[in-house]
Amino acid sequence: MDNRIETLKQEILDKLGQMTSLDELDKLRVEFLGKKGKVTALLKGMKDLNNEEKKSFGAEVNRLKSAASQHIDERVAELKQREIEKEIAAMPQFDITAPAPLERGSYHPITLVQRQCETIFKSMGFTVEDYPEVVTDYECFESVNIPKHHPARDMQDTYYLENGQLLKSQTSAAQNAILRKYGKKMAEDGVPIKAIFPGRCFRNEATDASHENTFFQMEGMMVDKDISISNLIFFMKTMLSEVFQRDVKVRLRPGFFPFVEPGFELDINCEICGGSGCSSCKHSGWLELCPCGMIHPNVLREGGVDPDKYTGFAFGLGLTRLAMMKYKVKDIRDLNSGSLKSLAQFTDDEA
Ligand code: FA5
Repeated sequence: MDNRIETLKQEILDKLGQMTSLDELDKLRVEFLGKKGKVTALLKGMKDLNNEEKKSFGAEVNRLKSAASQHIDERVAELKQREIEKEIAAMPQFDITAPAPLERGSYHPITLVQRQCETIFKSMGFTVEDYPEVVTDYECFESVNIPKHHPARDMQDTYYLENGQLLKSQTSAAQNAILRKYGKKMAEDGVPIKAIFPGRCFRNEATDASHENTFFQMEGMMVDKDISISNLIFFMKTMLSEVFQRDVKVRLRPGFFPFVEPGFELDINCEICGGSGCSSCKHSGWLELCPCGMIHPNVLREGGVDPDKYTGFAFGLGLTRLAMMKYKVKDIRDLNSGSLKSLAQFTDDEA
C-alpha cells in the first residue's frame, strides 16, 4: 500500500489532537478533504497507475476520506460539548432547595369581580359564555336593532379593521348568537335561556376617571315565557348584594338603548365618596353601572325567538366600574396601568 496514504492519515490524526476550536477544525477539513485538499490530491495522482492499482488505490483513498471525515466530526462534537459545558459552568448557580421568593403574583381586580359574578350567576342557573373580541357590524349593531345610520351608533364609536370587522364596543354583540344557540332548545324543551357573557370592550373615546378606551362588561340575558321587569330587578339586586356582601344603594332611571324596551340605567351610589360627589362620579354621587331592560321584540325575532310567546331581560354590567367601586379605585385608568404595586393590594381576595 502506498505509504502516502498512511502518512496523510497520521498527519490528520496528529493535527486533530492539536485542534482547540471549531474554526480550526473547519480549516483542517478544507486542508485535507476540500476540493484542493491533500486527500483529493492523492486521487489526482492515480492517472499513472494501471487499472488494477487504480482500483485498490482508489478504494484506500476513499477509506481514508471517510475515516478522516468521521474523526473530524467526532472532534467537532467533542469541542461543541466542551463549549456547552463551559457555558453551563459560567451560568449563575441556583439553589433549588432555597425557599420561593415572597413576592407572588396576584389576580387582577377585574378578574376577581368577574369570577365572583360568574359564581353568583352560575349558582342561579346561568351559563357562562365566551365570545370573540373582533366581530362584524351585524353582530355588534344590526342584530341588536341598530341599523346602519341609526343615531344610536354615535354613542359607541370603536376601532375598525381594514376588512370591515370591528373591536366590539359592547358585549351585546353576542346577544344574537346566544338567542340562536339556546332558542331552539327553549322552544322544544321549555328550557329558559339564562346566560351571562363577560368580555373586553373597546370604545374610541376620551378617557377620564370613569371612562377607559378598553374595559370589561358582563352581559346577561334571561328569556322565557312571562319574564318581567320584576325578574330583572331581582337578579340585579341579588348580584350587587352578593358582590358587596351588603345592601348597596342603587337607582333605576329610564334609559334608551335600541335593543331594549323599556330600557333603564342602573346607577350605583358612588362607593368612593359615599354619594357626596367626587371626580370618580363626576361630582354627581352616582355612577352608571348596569344599563338593562326588556329585550326588544326585534332582537328576539332576529335571533329566531318568537316575541309573541317569549319575553326576556338583558343587562350590560360595567365590570371595570364594578371593580372600581368594590375596591375603591378612584381612577379607572389605574386598573389598566399594569402597576404591580397597586394591583398587589388585592392579593388576599379569594377568586
Ligand atoms: C351598553 O354598552 C349596552 N350594551 C348595555 C345594555 C345591555 C343595555 C343590555 C341594555 C341591555 P353603555 O354604553 O351604557 O351600554 O355601557 C354599559 C356599561 O359599561 C356602563 O354603564 C359602564 O358601566 C360601562 N362602560 C361604558 N363605557 C365605558 C367606558 N368607556 N369605560 C368604562 N366603562 C364603561
